[in-house]
Amino acid sequence: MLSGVIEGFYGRAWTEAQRLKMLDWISAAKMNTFVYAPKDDIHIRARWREPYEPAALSRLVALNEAASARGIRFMVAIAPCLDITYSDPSETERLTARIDQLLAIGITDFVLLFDDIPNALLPVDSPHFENFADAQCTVANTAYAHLKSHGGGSMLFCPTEYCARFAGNDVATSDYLNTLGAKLCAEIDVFWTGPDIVSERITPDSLEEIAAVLRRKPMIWENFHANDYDIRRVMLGPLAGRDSAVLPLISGFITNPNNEFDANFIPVHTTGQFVCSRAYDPETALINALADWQSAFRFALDSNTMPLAEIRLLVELLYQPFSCGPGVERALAHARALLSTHRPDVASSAWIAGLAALRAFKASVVSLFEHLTEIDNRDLFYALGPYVWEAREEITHLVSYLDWLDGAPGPDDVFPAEDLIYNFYRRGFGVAVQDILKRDDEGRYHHGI
Ligand code: GDL
Repeated sequence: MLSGVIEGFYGRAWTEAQRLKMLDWISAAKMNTFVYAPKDDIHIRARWREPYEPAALSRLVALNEAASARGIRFMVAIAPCLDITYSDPSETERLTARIDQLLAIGITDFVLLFDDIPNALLPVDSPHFENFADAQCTVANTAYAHLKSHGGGSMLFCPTEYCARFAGNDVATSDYLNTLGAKLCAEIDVFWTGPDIVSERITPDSLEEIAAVLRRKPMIWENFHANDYDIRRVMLGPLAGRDSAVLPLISGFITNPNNEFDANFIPVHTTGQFVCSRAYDPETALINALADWQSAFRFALDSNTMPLAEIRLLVELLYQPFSCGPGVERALAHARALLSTHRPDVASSAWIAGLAALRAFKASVVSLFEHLTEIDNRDLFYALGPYVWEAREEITHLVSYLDWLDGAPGPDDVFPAEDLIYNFYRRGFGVAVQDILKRDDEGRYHHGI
């Protein structure tokens, strides 16, 4: 089974040095694949027709060599999807020319990307194909036949409908997916991100359903740790919401993690544990990963490292797409309970205990930030520092408000005092729109409430 990492996010691509380190992480996690597919690498999408220049080629050669030295399959993406004319044979020739150029430097494994485009045939292509999937299969099958007849290896395919939501939450009746199942060469594996782009859970039932439609086991493109869609967050927590029971139902598991390279140690480590274990448990996986990550948090001025409990707090603050870590969720629950009445009974034991817990939590976040500023690995600090800065500001503010309430203010007192300006409060266009379009507890939009 293929397992590993796809550099497949939008935004600034990783550096060569980071990719080499990623190859080490993949290998240490006992995985076997690295897919080179940065969305904003101009060669992969916009300039897919143009051959690589010599400097770019030599970088790919170096990466390919580094990957094979570690027993890792290096795959390169080509994404002709923005503007290919599917019915024009010269377009397919350009695609095979790109493959030939890379074959000539020893790169044998490819990924064809057709994601994040409208699911529609251009008028020029419509008379030639049954539907969009038919057009893509025709090009992909030709490219694959070319690859095989020129000594190439494998090819993966990322469809336009790559999650159930994009198939109207009804994969069984999707013309697009059924056509892929019927027409795409059986040797080409197909990426699938689950029920959604970022899926909270991926269940065995859902995989059996999509496998029946695609007529092959899906290859998971895992977006659990991706953060390009919300750069105000980063996902450090263990992979979760996928049970080991899915492993026999998939042809591979490739994760597309955070843009911030240094944030990806636990994502890669726990993904490796997931694919290698028959009884994956996120908490155990997190403990194992933390133990291996601790040495990256060595202080610059002495040889100590940050304590494990503090690194765990860091991870729990910046945890998973659908929740904070358990300790942080507990602190938030305390805060919600304390603020559940307008003027709380500050003499009650529940108030006293809750406030004490939050003051202690604040102190631990402040100390985490201070220690993080002192680590030797500046790349790691720069990657995570801004997020922890924000956490420190927010918790400090929350506790100041609770302290003010604790002083039993009068009915006309307000917080903050007028002359205080909290510059960490978010402003700007995004905040203005979200302020206009409020969401209720179920996430439905309302206005004017
Ligand atoms: C996507 C993109 C991917 C991006 C991710 C998370 C796929 C197949 N494509 O839609 O490049 O990083 O979402 O934002 O996931």
